[in-house]
Amino acid sequence: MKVLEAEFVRGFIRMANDGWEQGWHERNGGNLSYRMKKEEVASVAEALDTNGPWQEIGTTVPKLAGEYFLVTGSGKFFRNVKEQPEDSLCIIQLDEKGEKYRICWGLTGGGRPTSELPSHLMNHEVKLEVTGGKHRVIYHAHTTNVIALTFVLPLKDEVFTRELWEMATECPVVFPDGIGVVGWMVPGGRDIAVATSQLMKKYDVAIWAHHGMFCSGEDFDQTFGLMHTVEKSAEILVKTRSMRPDKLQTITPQNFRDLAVDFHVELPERFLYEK
Ligand code: 2HA
Ligand code: ZN
Repeated sequence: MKVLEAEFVRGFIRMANDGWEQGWHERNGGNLSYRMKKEEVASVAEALDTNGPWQEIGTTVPKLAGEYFLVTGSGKFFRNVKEQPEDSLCIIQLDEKGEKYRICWGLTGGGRPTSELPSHLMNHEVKLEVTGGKHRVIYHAHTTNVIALTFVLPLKDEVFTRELWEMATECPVVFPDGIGVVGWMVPGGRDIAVATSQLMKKYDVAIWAHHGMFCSGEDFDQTFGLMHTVEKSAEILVKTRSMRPDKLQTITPQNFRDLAVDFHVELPERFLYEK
């Protein structure tokens, strides 16, 4: 099968374009990666070139040895993914030690996989383990309202989780484990990848202060929906704080406990502190 005819590739392109339309991907901002299923690799095998040179990932991900990923390209624009997918995206294969990758398809105009490849792969490695292989999608976006909040809220998991839970009743049901926050760090390297992947052991969402968000999920719908829900909640918080600094009423800790019972989710008590 041609790569562009495969359903997972069409889903990837649709998600990238949805993110562009949300306004989360100015210029070359953001990146997306998908860990391919064995049968998906087999379905496009004839279109893959497995003779390219091995290149350093910049970190080690031994549990992902031999895996194939569809990823956005470094410096490529989400705006172009739908019109020029062969140039904007690539399929990479990892070596048997999880130290190197090679490009098997895509990037027809040249280039490399996303500059955030270390973060994507370290997050994939953690999620492969903690979800028993269910999670396949890692998504990084420059979500405007979440970024704005990193200038005015304390950079604490408990604060971001609680404030964003309070902004929409569905939030604790969509991300019951909460949200992790990484203080400002230089992007693109191993240090920020390690910090983010530590948070991904507990959470499906990690915020990078003054930069954006990472989300992890099973498929494109779940992962896009998670990013969308968190960012919409942040938008409501920005709006309420713009109208007045305090809240006249909100969802209380006891309301959350009641919700948890009816919706069969566990909400950690550390997020339900008294203010
Ligand atoms: O430009 O988003 O974090 C791509 C990025 C880097
Ligand atoms: Zn970024």
